[in-house]
Amino acid sequence: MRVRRVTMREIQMSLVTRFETSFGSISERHIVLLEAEVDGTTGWGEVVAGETPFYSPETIRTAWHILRDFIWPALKGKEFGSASDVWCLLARIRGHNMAKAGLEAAVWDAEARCKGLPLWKLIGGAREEIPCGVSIGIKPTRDELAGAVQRALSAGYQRIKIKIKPGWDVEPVRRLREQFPRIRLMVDANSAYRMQDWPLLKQLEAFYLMMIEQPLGWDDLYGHAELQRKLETPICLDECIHTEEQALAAIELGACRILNIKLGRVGGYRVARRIHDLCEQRGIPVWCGGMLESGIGRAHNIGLSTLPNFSLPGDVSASRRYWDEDIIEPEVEVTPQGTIRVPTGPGIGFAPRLERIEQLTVRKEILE
Ligand code: SMG
Ligand code: MG
Repeated sequence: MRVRRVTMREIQMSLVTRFETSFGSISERHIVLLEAEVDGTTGWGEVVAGETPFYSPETIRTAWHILRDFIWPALKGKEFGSASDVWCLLARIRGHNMAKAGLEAAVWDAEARCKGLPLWKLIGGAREEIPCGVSIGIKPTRDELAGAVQRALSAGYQRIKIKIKPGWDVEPVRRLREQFPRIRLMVDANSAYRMQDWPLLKQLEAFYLMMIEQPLGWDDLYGHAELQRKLETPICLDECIHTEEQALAAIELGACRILNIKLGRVGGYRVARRIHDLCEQRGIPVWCGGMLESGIGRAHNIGLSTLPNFSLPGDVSASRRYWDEDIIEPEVEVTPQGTIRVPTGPGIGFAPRLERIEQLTVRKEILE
């Protein structure tokens, strides 16, 4: 295989509703899409970096720069056997996992299309339907939060995750537990707490949460290990895990009992699968995280979620939760049972709507 050409596009899309986390609030997304021509086939990938370096150090602009000035030169003209080799060709470039993952994913899509296989089968997926959860942002009031949770439950979602931050934690969770005593509920702090806040996090244990996601610093494995020893509730790591080695360290240290895997954060399918396998061997369940993706990234998340150890509902939800109109055909839909049926067509199994993508494009560059 050889990547002949890559078209980078930055598209701009408005979210249906503003999404607020402990690190900020967003209503407009800028997303980098990659269209890779691999031999005679086209594959699509999405760079999940945000507009700001508040979730991770990467942003859409750093990704653009690294893709154009380092990733493309490292790949250009290179012959390789499978998409799984892309990671090795990029090994000299440290970090920038989201930029790498976007291109790697596009090559996987192309390889699967070329072989006439669904991508999820090519990566070893084993599920025809995936369980879905939702992530609900911080709301102005507890009533609005309860309303959002009720709507998500009515739509069928199997588990509810709410975002928390200091000042928006114990009381909103208490309120939800009063109204919804039996739902599968979890919280995500996006690194908003410090070790000394542990008594407050301990109070959350009264509400039998499925897990607490990333309470402490984005690079603080040691702190999470110390915190996990104080808590009965499983800690799930997100921001902390960028490599297979970090996943191993987290497991060995006892820093988490569950892992959120995101393709972008770990640099693509190759590493995501290795982390998945490691967790499976160690009895750590995993689930697929979300980055407010467009349909392209969402389609890849569906594929990844078919691997056997993705046993918990992920943040993989319907297109319409985020967009009035998505950029793929058909849109991603969630069944009343809170699942997504995995597509059976080749590659990611959804068709990019080129005309709409062109309309939304604010920047474009062709690498060849
Ligand atoms: O795509 O449904 C989605 C969003 C899921 O909460 C979500 N993602 O920390 O897990 C997380 C956040 C990161 C993105 S917040 C802009
Ligand atoms: Mg998270």
